[in-house]
Amino acid sequence: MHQNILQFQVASYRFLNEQGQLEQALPEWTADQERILAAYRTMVLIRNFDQKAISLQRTGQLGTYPSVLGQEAIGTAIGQSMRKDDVLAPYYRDLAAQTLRGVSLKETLLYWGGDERGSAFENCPEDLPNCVPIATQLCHAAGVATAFKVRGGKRAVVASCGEGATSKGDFLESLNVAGSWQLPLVVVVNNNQWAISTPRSVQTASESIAQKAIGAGIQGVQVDGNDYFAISDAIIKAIAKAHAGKGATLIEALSYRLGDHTTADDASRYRTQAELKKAWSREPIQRLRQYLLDQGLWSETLEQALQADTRKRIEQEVKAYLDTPPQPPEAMFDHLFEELPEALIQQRAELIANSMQTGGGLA
Ligand SMILES: Cc1ncc(C[n+]2csc(CCOP(=O)(O)OP(=O)(O)O)c2C)c(N)n1
Repeated sequence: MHQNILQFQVASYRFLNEQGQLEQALPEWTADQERILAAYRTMVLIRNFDQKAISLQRTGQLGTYPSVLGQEAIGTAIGQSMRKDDVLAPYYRDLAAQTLRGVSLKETLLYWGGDERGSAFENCPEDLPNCVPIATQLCHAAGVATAFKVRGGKRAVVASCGEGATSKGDFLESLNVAGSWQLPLVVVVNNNQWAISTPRSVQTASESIAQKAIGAGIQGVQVDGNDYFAISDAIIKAIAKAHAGKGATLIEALSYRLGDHTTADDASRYRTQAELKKAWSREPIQRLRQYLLDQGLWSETLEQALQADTRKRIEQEVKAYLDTPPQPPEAMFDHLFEELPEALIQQRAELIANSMQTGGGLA
């Protein structure tokens, strides 16, 4: 005879439907109307900046850039919900979160323009830099969360990744240690349905990403990541839990990558127009705008003023970026180690000697 010893459930929820109408009563924190309006303004800023960054790349003024089009609610919810002394361990699609944490758009442009000074965040120096190697930031985040736990403070770490990253050992190892040591860690998975050309359907046989938390003994929840209220609610609860010393949470935020993977990709080669069109009808900004309009909190006049303000702010930041003098070639050795190893000291010296011979440029 055998018996089932355990059963699990994974919650999934949203408040706003695809038309921006409420499906259930909003949680208490939404009484703060300024927070909701600020979220909307951030999402619009990020969408306009995203478009500008792609134009800069197309005209040779920026390196490869990963668009966040369609996923603005997730980063906005992360950025708004964290306390200043928490730590963000972002991946490369966390523009909204980073901007709200205090990373300037100029710093963001410097980073994607290949300038390491773009990772030396003036306003949030303890946040980790952008992480491009898939899922490695989750191990770093678990490490920082361990330090917070050992110190006995009340700080939390929020880390994010795409659903493709959840197939990596780093993800599972981080969740495992977070469960084992009850770490103050929140992992937000931006499930945007595609990992470059790999669709969600073949990424994993797991019915949800949220259930991957179960094996680690931590709570996992799935929310509609295009519903600003749902993703914020999940993150607020998870951070409060981490601050209270009650351990880690995995949040799967369902969304869709409306743009190419990066400017080096052409998504039309592997997905259909029909799928894209359907995804556009679910995107987060129009949903929140509809809600605000229905509540009498938004208007066409406010929208026009916001569009004009964000464009002006973006132009100023782009100018500041383009006006930043480039660093000398040997700057590539900076920001790597506190003290350079011998081999790199030699290479740095050779580079300087070589660039002097060639009149300042690289041979
Ligand atoms: C360790 C590592 N392996 C491979 C890559 C190449 N790569 C860049 S993005 C990407 C897909 C990531 O997809 P996902 O985690 O779903 O995030 P998304 O880009 O969709 O937001 C891969 C494989 C990488 N950057 N790092």
